[in-house]
Amino acid sequence: MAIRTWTWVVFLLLALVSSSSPSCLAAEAPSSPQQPSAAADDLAVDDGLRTGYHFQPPKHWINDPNGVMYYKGVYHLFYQYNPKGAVWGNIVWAHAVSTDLVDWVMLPPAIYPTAPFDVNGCWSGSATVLPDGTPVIMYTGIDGENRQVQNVAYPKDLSDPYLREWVKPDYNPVISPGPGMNAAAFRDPTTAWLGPDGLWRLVIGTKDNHRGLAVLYRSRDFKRWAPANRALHSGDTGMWECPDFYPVNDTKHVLKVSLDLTRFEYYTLGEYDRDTDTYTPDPSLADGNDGLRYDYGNFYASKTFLDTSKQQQRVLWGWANESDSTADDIRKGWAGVQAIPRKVTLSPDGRQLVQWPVAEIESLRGAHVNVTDVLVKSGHHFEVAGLASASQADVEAAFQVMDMDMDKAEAFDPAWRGVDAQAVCAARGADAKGGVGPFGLWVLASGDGGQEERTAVFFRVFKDGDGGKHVVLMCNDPSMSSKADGLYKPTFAGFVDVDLAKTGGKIALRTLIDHSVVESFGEYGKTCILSRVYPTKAVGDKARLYVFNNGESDVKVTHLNAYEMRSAKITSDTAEQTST
Ligand code: DQQ
Repeated sequence: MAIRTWTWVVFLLLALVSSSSPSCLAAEAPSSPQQPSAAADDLAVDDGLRTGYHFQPPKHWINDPNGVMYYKGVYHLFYQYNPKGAVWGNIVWAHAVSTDLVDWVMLPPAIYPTAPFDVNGCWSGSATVLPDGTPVIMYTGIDGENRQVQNVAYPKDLSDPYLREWVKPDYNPVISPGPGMNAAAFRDPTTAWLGPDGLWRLVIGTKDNHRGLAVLYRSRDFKRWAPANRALHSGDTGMWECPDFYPVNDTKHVLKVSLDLTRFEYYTLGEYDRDTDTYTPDPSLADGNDGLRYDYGNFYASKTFLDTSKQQQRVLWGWANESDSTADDIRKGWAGVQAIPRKVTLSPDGRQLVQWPVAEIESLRGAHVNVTDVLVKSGHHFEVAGLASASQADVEAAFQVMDMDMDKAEAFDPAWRGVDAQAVCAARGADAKGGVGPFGLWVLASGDGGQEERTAVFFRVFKDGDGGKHVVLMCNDPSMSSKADGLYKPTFAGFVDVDLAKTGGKIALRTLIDHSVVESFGEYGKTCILSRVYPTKAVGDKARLYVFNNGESDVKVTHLNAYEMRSAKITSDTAEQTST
């Protein structure tokens, strides 16, 4: 950790040098406002719980991923960033590039307030690669009257492989809120797509009173945009932020929105008629607050891009906020991380998306421990020992319920059908004894058998769900995650669409552990939960990993592989300094 602190100090000093270099944008930007730089206002960053392989800048606040794209062999990650502190504000587009989605080169901010059309902030948006190969960013600017308008920016120098500098044409804004529209809620344009008529389309999030809307705009030249007569979709769920719209196969599209009111994200799967610009969500799937979610935990303002380096793989980025206090964030000097980029596919039955960490992340796997066919009797737990540190690890496990009749499973209360999984799990946490389950992992656990601190990631199986099938609930219970005060410790949960009769009672769990991040994938990515936790004892090499079974039925760990994870290399733009 100390080494990481020092390398960041070196990075910040180098960033200072680079920001005064005549070759960088700061020297060419108008004298006021200036391009923000990584100023040496306060070099003290508490790195105790900083992540090793989840994306984080050296310090300060980050939120939404923006303009993610793959362009000529380079992945670009822009993100909302406060260059002045660890709380939201002074928002610019920070910029980092990578060739493998694992190691990152940090660049100076790419888009920052310079003009009347974005003088009060450069909020979220997306990138589109035009047919001639030129990338264009469309983002929300907060103008001098605090109206939300959409602006474009183009790379200054296409021969720069990192696309460091972006130019905003004088004709901005290109889309302004029309008469009767809510100018304080009109933001976050999607990546654009070309229709059969040769016109570009994109979607912007807005609201009309309590109705969230994904409004459609069209353009021939990416400069003059006209609203369509009707929205692509809407819902009685408050402001729709950060819409994302993309095909998942030849017949289905995904429309995802981030709900400002609940801070959760929902998506529908549906059919999109390209000729009429009509999107029809699958009527057999829930919409609105009961709908499908990418992640049932702390994951927001996400955005996908098409990774054209791999057979058209769709990759999802999402932001995980802190869940400690603002005072803690200021003391730490940093706030916010990006989730591990996830490959997104449609499930074989076409009824949900499935997500999996991009394969590249496995290049960070180091020493590993293997457990095979270990029975965990009712009420027992065991340590997965042998990792030098279980605070930075990738754990893949498969559990098998031994009582295949599942006689002991708790009955599924029909009243829960309309209730979200989170409420069920909040009432039945990891320590509430069950019939089949709770069983799973205690991660970031203290060495005393997790008595002082542990975060539980687990399954609980109920019987007599729809059609007499078993119902599998996946939970993340952080109630014992930390001895510290003032933390927000919500239990997160989602149901898992797995038929245990068909899997022979088996269910899989993968958990990425990264100091203050617990990012879990149930049944190979059908249900995902990201949680932020702040242990005080289970830190660094003091963190342990356990398997537990708090149900009446015995459970077998058919296999478990726990890998230590190396840190990602975070390099400044000007020198090969690493964070490891
Ligand atoms: N964050 C941005 C907005 C977006 C919100 C501002 C979502 O553009 O709606 O930082 O987190």
